[in-house]
Amino acid sequence: MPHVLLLGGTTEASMLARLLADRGMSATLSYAGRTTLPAAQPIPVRIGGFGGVDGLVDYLRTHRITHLVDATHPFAAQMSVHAIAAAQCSGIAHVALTRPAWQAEEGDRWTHVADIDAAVAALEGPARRVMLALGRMHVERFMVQPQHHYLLRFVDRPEAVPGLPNHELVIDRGPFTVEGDVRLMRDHGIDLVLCKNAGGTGAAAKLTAARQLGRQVLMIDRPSLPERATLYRAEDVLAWIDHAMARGV
Ligand code: 3Y8
Ligand code: NAP
Repeated sequence: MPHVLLLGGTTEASMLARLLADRGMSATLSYAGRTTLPAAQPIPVRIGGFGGVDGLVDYLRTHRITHLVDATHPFAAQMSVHAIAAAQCSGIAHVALTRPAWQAEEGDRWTHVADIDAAVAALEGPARRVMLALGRMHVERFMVQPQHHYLLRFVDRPEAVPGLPNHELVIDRGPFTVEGDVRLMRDHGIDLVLCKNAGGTGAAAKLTAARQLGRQVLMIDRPSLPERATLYRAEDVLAWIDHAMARGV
């Protein structure tokens, strides 16, 4: 009997959770516990870190996990590296469910930067009105560029007011809509959108909005990850589980 551990936190993970529930397959979705009220799921949920690779290996063994699906966000690099190592160590089947990186289209005004530090450095210069669509975890890095007006968007209201001297904070949870993001950028006079190359649909609205409004985008490229089996559609993961079962993995 398969028992799937699904590392979640993305739209694709939620789609796969729905398919696993519909199939009546034994599965658990795992959240890191980054947000106060993660989306309700149709399968059992566990919340919190595992305690590094060793903790994850223990979890896989104790809960007799047969398939590990890493459907975490492309920037959740540490979790993905741990998942690859723990699956190898435990000898259990492992696959990543992710989404292709966004590609600039006709009319896009993108500048690519390698990582958050490069994005901070790229903001050197006269004051602008920047939509910082990175969530909460990296905001303080931008304190070295205090000259800009920042529009911040977090999932949860933070305990402490963000340290950026000139900012406005919007509390909202994606997936977002184009009309919502067009309105947001217009209302705040945004001239630059800073975001991660998350891919997928849940965070893409701001890119379409920027294109429609002719605004610039500073795109943070993804961290590199070790070689791993990768799928891009939730239904292909079901076929992968069936195939692994047939092979007695
Ligand atoms: C806790 C689970 C679902 C999953 C939905 C996706 C889409 C909506 C858009 C913007 C960009 C950002 C952020 C974002 C989006 C989806 C997806 C996605 C980006 C939840 C969720 C968890 C998180 C964690 C959170 C991070 C933050 C990042 C906000 C749930 C809602 C910016 C990433 O406050 C914090 O500490 C938030 C932290 C990690 C990145 C950061 O560095 O701050 N996601 N987001 C997961 C866990 O605990 O394991 O609460 O329900 C999931 C989703 N957020 O089920 O439909 O598939 O990517 N999430 C980015 O992509 O740039 C917002 O504002 O335009
Ligand atoms: P990360 O930096 O790669 O991971 C840091 C540590 O958090 C991991 O080593 C692990 O702790 C724990 N962790 C991460 N994801 C987990 C999960 N799904 N279940 C259990 N523990 C998890 O991760 P992150 O970038 O902070 O992302 C955290 C969560 O937010 C993930 O679910 C991710 O999918 C979601 N998310 C992240 C982003 C983003 O921009 N980073 C965007 C959207 C959603 P231990 O070492 O103790 O096991």
